[in-house]
Amino acid sequence: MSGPERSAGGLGAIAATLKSLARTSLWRGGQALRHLNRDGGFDCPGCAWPEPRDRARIEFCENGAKHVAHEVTKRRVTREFFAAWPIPKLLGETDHWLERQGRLVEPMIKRAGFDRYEPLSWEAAFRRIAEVLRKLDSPNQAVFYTSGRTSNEAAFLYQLLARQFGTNNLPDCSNMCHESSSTGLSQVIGVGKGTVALDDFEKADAIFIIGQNPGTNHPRMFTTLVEAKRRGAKIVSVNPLKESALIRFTHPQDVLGLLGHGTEISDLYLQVRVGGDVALLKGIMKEVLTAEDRAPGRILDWAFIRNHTEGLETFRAALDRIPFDDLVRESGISREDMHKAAAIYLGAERVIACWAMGLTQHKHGVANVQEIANLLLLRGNIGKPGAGVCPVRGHSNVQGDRTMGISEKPRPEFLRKLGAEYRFDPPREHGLDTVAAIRAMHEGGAKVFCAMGGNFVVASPDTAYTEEALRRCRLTVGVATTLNRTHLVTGEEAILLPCLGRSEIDVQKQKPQFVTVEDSMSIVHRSEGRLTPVSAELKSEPAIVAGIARALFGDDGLVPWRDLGEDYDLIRDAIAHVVPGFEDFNRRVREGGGFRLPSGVQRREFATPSGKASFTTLPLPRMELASDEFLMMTIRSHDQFNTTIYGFDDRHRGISGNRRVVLLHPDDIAAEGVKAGDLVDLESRFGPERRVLRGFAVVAYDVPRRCAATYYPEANALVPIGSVADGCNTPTYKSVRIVIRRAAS
Ligand SMILES: Nc1nc2c(c(=O)[nH]1)N[C@H]1C(S)=C(S)[C@@H](COP(=O)(O)OP(=O)(O)OC[C@H]3O[C@@H](n4cnc5c(=O)[nH]c(N)nc54)[C@H](O)[C@@H]3O)O[C@H]1N2
Ligand SMILES: Nc1nc2c(c(=O)[nH]1)N[C@H]1C(S)=C(S)[C@@H](COP(=O)(O)OP(=O)(O)OC[C@H]3O[C@@H](n4cnc5c(=O)[nH]c(N)nc54)[C@H](O)[C@@H]3O)O[C@H]1N2
Ligand SMILES: [Mo]
Repeated sequence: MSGPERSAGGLGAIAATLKSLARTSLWRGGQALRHLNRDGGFDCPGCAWPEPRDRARIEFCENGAKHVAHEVTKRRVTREFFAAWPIPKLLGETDHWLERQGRLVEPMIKRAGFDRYEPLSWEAAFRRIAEVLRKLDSPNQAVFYTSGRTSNEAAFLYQLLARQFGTNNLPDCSNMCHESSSTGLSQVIGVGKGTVALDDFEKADAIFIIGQNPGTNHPRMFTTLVEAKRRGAKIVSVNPLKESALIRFTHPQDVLGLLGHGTEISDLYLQVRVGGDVALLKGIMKEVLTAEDRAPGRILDWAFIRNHTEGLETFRAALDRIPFDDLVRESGISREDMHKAAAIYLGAERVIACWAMGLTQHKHGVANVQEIANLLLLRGNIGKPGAGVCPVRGHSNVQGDRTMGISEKPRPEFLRKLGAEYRFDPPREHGLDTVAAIRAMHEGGAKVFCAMGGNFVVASPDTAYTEEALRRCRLTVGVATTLNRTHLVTGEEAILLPCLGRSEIDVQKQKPQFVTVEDSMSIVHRSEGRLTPVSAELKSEPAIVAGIARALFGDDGLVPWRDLGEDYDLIRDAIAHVVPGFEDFNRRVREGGGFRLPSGVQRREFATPSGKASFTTLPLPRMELASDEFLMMTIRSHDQFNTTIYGFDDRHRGISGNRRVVLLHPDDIAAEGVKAGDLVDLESRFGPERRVLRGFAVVAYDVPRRCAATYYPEANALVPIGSVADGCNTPTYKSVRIVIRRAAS
């Protein structure tokens, strides 16, 4: 362990990029990078940060290179592999090992009573899935999960398949990710998405980065942040960990010019307690309101507040009643630092707030998001250039999937238009989200689980409970590029359908196809694979959905499934009819870098019942920890993409070689009577429930007292299925109450 880096990025990033490419075929890897995020190329399968308009610039990062390298590997998981590896034996291997076996290349089935996958034809696979689905007592016994890499075209077809079948059971990774943002923002501004674009960052005077580690998870964001800093914008970071990239960042593309120096990023770094953001934001807002009291009428944006908002009086009265001492205690941030943050906020005409999982995966995730909105509304920082909310999305098309109707709670207007397009009556009753789907499978209410990408078992909370849920299914189906644990925790029967990756050429009926994605800033653009697929047997995600649908509904039904699977222009035509903002989709998406979906928020038209944005009056959450308890967050290392572990080097944090670690404050380590390097057991507490994981190495780290950090997914077994965010069911991956015990040796 070498301790946190002094400047993130730089030469270390370049070295790591070359290393990950060297693991693939260098030529194939190089070809892939040539087309990454370029006009006519494919969208990076990493994060959802937008590409700059000037595509001439090289736009990829070290971690983007790793994601691509993982996909373009030459290793293949063949039928001989599956013959040699019964499922119980595969389950004994690590997630890291499973993913390293390479790409799935042909459809496979595990039949009831067997313990191995064996090959079957595509047609037989589609027929079998249709047979099992048809035998269900109700369409609501099927669950259709989506991970966020799925293209708009595939997502649109997939939700259509589920709805034509008769269910809204469309849980997605968003249920575990930015659901708190979507829920919180919809209530406040009438839309569950961010309101800024890249050019707003060029105008912002201050940027708040709260509960996000962009140095690892959104590295391309630093192109934007470094430019903002050089222009004089102020940056405030709020995070229990001192993430090194947020302190100082060296852009890999600047390395030769600025060797070793880098740009100082944060003007103020607030090391909040885990789960302490509501308290901190309230403290900052109290300081803002104090300033207004001193100079009445001159601090708040009264014209905006009067014309475009409601609820300020109630909000203000409630905040007045909360003493500063409570806010300092709950947040772990001094009043002086709250004052400094307020001063930066007040010194800026235009403010953007960015956030990610550090805010959403808490019991108070929705409240966290709404307090950010409150702060911005006070000075009219929503719906003007250079200002607004920026929930930074995770998966590269998670936002687009929602726009395409992947949602267990579809809007009635969407269903009406979908029904009109295909002359059918889509189900209206809300479906199951991720946590509800796990419970339904566990309790026998759902019997078929179909996953469009992702690694459900490993990404979900409460590993043992979720595994049992899948094992109780009649059939589990996975559409995937690489092998993962979810494919091995099977229902009675299981089918694996290998698909093309982003980087690969997709030809249907001799015609090359492209797909589209929507980034975090609502820009819709093309993505077109350029590499020869690793196997001629692979099908595209749209073709797979169409294949299942044809087996299920036949060709003479309501939806022209065969045509849709063979010509994505036809899918886009349907999207243009059904989804607002996609008019003339096929033409517009072929022009330049794509188009931005319109939002009334930019004109301060809020799609709320009153037409106004609302201040939300929220109580102060109290985190009452027993004297032996810690509040644990689960975080990503620099060497993974969600459940796919690339390696064991969390370079920016200086932690390497082991991912079964628990980060604790040095004084807490001493108080627990252990030493750095010792192995401990972690026990989570949720009411009377107890869950235990053994053998985590203690790492001394600069984290607030009584807070702890472990890696996702190693610690997922500790996250109780019942512990979810108020109002939206997001698992509380970042506030798990635990106790630490010396490992029984
Ligand atoms: N390389 C790479 N890129 C990725 C991913 C990946 O795994 N690898 N995953 C993608 C996905 S799906 C997503 S959603 C995003 C995730 O991107 P992030 O949200 O940046 O990822 P996390 O590591 O989950 O943690 C976020 C940060 O929240 C902080 N945090 C935890 N609890 C709190 C809290 O209570 N308050 C505050 N203020 N901060 C807190 C943690 O210290 C950490 O720095 O990244 C996307 N991009
Ligand atoms: N403890 C804890 N748990 C968490 C989180 C956390 O912070 N802490 N974060 C949550 C978040 S934010 C998210 S988004 C979820 C992620 O949950 P998921 O999206 O379900 O998981 P991923 O690990 O992203 O999925 C990886 C798999 O996707 C498949 N795949 C990759 N590319 C493609 C493709 O192009 N097509 C298809 N069909 N398949 C492909 C590969 O087989 C790979 O194994 O995890 C959640 N779980
Ligand atoms: Mo995510």
